[in-house]
Amino acid sequence: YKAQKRTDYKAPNFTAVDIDLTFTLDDTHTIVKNVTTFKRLTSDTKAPLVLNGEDLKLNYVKVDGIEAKYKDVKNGIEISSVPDEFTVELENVINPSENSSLMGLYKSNGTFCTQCEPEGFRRITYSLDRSDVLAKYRVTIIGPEYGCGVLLSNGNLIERGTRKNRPYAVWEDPFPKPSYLFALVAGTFDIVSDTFTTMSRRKVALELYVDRGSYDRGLWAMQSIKDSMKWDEDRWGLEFDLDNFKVVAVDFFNFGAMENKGLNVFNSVYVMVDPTCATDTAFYNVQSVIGHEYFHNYTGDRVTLRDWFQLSLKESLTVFRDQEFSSDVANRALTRLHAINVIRGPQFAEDASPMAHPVRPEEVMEMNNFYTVTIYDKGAEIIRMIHTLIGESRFKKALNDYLRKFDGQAVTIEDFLCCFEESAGVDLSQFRRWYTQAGTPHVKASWTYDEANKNLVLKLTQHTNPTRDQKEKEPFYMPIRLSFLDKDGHDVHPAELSSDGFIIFNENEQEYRFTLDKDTFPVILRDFSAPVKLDAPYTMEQLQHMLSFCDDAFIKVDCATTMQNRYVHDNLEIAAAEGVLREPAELIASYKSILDSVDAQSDLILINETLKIQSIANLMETFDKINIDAIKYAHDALETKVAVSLVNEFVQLYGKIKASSSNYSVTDMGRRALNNLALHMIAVAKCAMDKKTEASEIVFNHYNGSKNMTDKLQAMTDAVHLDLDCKSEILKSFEKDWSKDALVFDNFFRVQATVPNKSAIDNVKKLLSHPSFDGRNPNRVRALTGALALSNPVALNDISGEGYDLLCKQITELNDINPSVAARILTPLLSFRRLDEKRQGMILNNLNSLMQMPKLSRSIYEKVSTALK
Ligand code: HT7
Ligand code: ZN
Repeated sequence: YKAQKRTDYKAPNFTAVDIDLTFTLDDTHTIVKNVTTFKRLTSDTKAPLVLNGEDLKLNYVKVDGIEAKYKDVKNGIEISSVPDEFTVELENVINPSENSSLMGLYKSNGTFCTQCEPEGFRRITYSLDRSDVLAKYRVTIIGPEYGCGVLLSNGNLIERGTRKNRPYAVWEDPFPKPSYLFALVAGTFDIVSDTFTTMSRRKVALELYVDRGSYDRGLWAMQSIKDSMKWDEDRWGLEFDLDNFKVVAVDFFNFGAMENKGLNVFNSVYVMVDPTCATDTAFYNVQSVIGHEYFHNYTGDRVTLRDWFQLSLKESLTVFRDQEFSSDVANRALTRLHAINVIRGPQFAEDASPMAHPVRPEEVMEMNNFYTVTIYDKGAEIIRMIHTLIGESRFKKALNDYLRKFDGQAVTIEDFLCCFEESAGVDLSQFRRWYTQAGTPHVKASWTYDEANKNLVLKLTQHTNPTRDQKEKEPFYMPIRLSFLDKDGHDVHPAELSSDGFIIFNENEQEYRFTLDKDTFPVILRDFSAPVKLDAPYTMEQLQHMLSFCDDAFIKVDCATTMQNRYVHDNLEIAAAEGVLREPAELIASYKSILDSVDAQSDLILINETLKIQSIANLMETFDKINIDAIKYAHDALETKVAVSLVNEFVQLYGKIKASSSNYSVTDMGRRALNNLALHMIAVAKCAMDKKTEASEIVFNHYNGSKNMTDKLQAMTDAVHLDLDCKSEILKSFEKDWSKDALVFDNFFRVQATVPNKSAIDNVKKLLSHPSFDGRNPNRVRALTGALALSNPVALNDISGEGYDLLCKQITELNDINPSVAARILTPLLSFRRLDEKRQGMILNNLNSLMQMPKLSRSIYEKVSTALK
């Protein structure tokens, strides 16, 4: 396998103008007739037409109606001696049932469905399968012999009926698009229908296709479509451009969802919710993912990518847009805190791993490996910094200029930046390093007081560790949001700080002076204004002061997180020796004052985020070298000490804060979150106080006392993770109620795979032979093996090495079934060099065996070989 370089981009020799496809659907023998008109773009009249195609059986090829000679080339065919404008007619056969990679046309639980991004279209028919070839599509779908109620493709329905006893439908998409935005769906569904009247009073027909019998579970998604359309008009002036918009939920899907023009295809996880079967987080996620895919209609579909190295162009902008949507329609603080957690957890981990890459990568072997938290989430932080630097109104103007200027074109990140520079009148030349340099900047802050001038002198330094691809890093250009707190907790605004409230930090070392009183101190990196690791020498008193008085949600939560981090770091040696750890007195004091003052008027979402003990995974990211056993020991000690010290307060909270209904609303989400946190802390405290029976009782009552899935799942998780007496009864009851409902039942697998100790490995082994485990269903794989790999660092890294062996065995099996999913769950093993020698050795053995695997996929080869370099 060979990597491709970004700088090797070559414009295509030909473009496709019109593509007319006819699908005669059959489970194992689907016939695709493809009539495409091509136009030569190069002046080289001898250049042959090279079409991409993979795993296709070709029946014939004609050029302008005459049978043509072609040559098989690597993953495609080559046709020589073609004129400047011509039509190719060809027919090929594919086998959707056999397609377990879920790229191209496949069967998902009885439904025909496609996934073409990034390079799946070439598994459907021969084509110029690249994002800078935009064509108009006409698609005829002839249903399978056994019948089929719904036949869908992009755009408008032109004709439908029955021919030779088979249903058919013809679709035409008026917008030229790249092949990766093509979609076809055929199956039997319940349809949720509605309409949306756009700002220019056009009526758009909305249709949401869900599993038969699940109509009600689609209603929230439909509401979310309408909310997304309205928000895009209100915030950015963007109006939907087709007469209809279709969303389909499918059960087998490699990712969250896909923004095919006018026909979004979704993993059913991000559509199907009601309060009895889905958590508040699931409702929140449905709204956000529906928004994300809808917003791609402009940022991705109307303005698309020149090549896959530019992936972040559409993804980062669209993530930024979906985060703003969730902030405006759900909760700003929660949305921001979630986004920051992704950066400080998995994204920092990726930046510190062998697969670290810039937001605009230079080299790619397998594009599927680059749908990463760096491309998506770090990319969105970069867009957010641009938004901070130029402000909302200039950002809005620049975005509109960008969409107008490049409408209908395939462009680059550089085009975007140039357009923003011109439109907003800003110089982003140094800022561009965020796109070219991988790695997380470490920012160190310190301050002194200059008595003579009554100045607080703030000093910032930055340093970015080398990554595999770049040894030397140049300083980044970043906005640092800043405020100052005086000793009474008042915000003080010195004359030197601009009214925007941020300073520019763009050198290795810089000093800033502010005229202030002596006991005023700086609050640095408000709202996490740049994706960096900040090291600031706050005293514990200052952290407590900020936690009480600062008005910034991130800073408040970060003060609690910093106190937790310091506790774990300061106690690591004792934890490594399994000694007795001191009390986290300052944290407990701060938490007590929060808990004492909670009432129905408080910001419960923010309080919940502040009181949470952070995950072991995020704690790991605060260390360069990871002593997993010591981190786990200190984490558990911290949680137990907080829980035991404040058990009375948590008991009071549990009695006081209750949701008003079991339906989803942002207010009740906050109430339920805090109520469930209280339950968890009470259960942890009782277990530590030798009152496990009481813990079991309260958890069991919680499970039985609510019809709401958020509550049920919290109770089931506590029962299983704390190994309470009620565990088997709850698991049995859950299995009885939900085993026929795949999405809900995934929780049964996930909860048992995430027990934070070695027993999770045995659970996973046992559940792999559960009658409803299906290795071809990505959601199920993610809920079991995926959860062990990505959400259970303790069990995965168990010193027995059994976690590694189990994961690699599953990856070997998945390599043949679904390489994209296999490569994703392999990720944590790549960072083996951060672990101790024994674990490094065990992982190394496993990675070496993976390299020996027959038919090793390109996805796994790229990741493992990079890690072993
Ligand atoms: N743009 C979509 C990416 C996607 C995808 C990538 C690889 C394999 C399968 C996939 N399904 C969807 C999703 C998005 O970011 O909106
Ligand atoms: Zn996207």
